Amino acid sequence: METLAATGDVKRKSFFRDWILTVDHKKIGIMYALTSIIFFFFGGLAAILIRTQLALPDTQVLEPQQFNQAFTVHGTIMIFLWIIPMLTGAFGNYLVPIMIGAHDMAFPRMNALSFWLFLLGGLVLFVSFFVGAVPDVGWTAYPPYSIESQGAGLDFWITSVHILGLSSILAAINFIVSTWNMRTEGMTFNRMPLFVWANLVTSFIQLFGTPALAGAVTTLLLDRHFGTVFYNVQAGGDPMLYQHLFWFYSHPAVYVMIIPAMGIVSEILPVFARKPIFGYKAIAYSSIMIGLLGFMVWAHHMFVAGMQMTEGIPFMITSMIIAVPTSIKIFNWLATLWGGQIKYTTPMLFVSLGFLGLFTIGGLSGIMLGAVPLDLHLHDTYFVVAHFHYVVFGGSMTAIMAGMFFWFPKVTGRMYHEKFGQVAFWMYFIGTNLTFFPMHFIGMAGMPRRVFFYQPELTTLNQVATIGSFVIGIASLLLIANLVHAIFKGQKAVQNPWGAQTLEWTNASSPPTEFNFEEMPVVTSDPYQFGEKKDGKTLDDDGVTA
Ligand code: HEM
Ligand SMILES: [Cu+2]
Repeated sequence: METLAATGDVKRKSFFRDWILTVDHKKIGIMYALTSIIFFFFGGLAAILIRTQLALPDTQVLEPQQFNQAFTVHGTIMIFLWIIPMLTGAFGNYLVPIMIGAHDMAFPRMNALSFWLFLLGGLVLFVSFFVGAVPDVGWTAYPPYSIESQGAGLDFWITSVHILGLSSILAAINFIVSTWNMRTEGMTFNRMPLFVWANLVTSFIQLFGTPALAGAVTTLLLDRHFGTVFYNVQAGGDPMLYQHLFWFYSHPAVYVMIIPAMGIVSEILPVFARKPIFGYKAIAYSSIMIGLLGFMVWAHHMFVAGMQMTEGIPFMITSMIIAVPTSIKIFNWLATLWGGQIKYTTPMLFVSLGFLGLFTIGGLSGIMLGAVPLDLHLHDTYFVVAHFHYVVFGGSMTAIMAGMFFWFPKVTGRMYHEKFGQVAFWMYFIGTNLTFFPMHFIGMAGMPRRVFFYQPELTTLNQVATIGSFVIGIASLLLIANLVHAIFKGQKAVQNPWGAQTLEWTNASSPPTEFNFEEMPVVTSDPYQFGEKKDGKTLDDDGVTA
């Protein structure tokens, strides 16, 4: 087995060739992870600024304009530069090839190109900070504001989104072809790890959805600088067209942010419940249903945008239906936990209490918002902010945290500190509820989102939220500190510390060697046979036959 010290030596000799020119999916995955974690801290900083401003009903910590910039930058970074690249770029790249028993992706050079485009897209957004024109019209960039917005800030935003979209499309093609063609002997579709299933469906969503976003922002650019009138009402244009194009991408994009997260949950739950996953096929295929239905609900974001009820009702119905495949997953996970020998390690806390507990709250408020009569009242209030933070923070983020801890020993060859991980989990969990639960009430009381002052009666609830955001901030720092510390000081990890059964644990060292496997693995079952007998013997705790 290659030791960390040995690989470290090689890295020092030729950092440039080893990392900058690399086409190894594992290194590309690591670069995605590090880059998006750095972006995440900038997005988090913007969030803290927003909440600091909102700690009192009428302070001026930020100028009104700066407040607009803070929430625009926050939303853009968190979605395009953190959640999506972390789930697909980092976890997808690192895990998919190993999980299907391949040496690498189908197109390794294109894979590297995706990463560098991602970095470029992120940097282009950051350039706008230095040209004195930070984008300030929200991550949605609705016209007419986005057409009237002065300075080059929004043009950088458009360019950035374009480049990031290109990166996503290339990555999606790569994942689809790799999953289709690179599976090792015996790795049939119905034996693929559920994370691979999730990543496959996500890639199709990106492939079909992203072009609509490209169309939306391109027409915006044309309207801004080249005299077209797509969105100019006086000249016969229609701003609604932008919203349709934008949400035709962006509702499916919320599934890009959640389906891979669900994939991570499906990997971790059975390992720490020591039970076979309940309903493998139901979990795998419900992702397909979510992917398809996800393209049929987009106008639920536009109920108040001058839409006829005859248009609104069908979208309300599809929004209700999409809760079905999601619930199928939730119930199958609960059935997996039922009667299991559950070990509450840090990753398990994040997926069980974290994901299952918090994401479900967000899914339920989503159904509420999908109902036209309720949405007419709640649209653009803090209730919406509560909803999507329960899904992205309580869902996508908890899964990312779980995944980072779960695969940390595999990627680095080191163990993190378990107790500190658990303490940080509880801070994260409490902080998330403190921050976002009151927002349901703040929203129902009528406080609009994206406004930088509010009625004094709402001070207490807002202050609870602000305190919560600081708790989350500290928890995030602790979580990262734990991992950074472990990279240098952590105990050496064995090949399979959790006794998991996917190929990266059973057939690859920690960390894996350059081409992942010494011998190509041959697969005979799905990787969730916990507690089952193998050759007449029960699998013991470490996943090896006793
Ligand atoms: C599964 C993961 C989900 C994620 C990541 C997610 C994310 C989001 C985000 C980011 C927004 C705010 C968009 C904006 O900036 O205007 C939002 C709004 C909304 N979501 Fe979700 N959502 C999810 C699930 C659902 C589900 C399952 C439903 C319905 C069944 C739903 C219904 C809505 C509605 C109706 C709005 C618009 C509310 C309004 O603006 O009035 N969401 N969601
Ligand atoms: Cu939506």
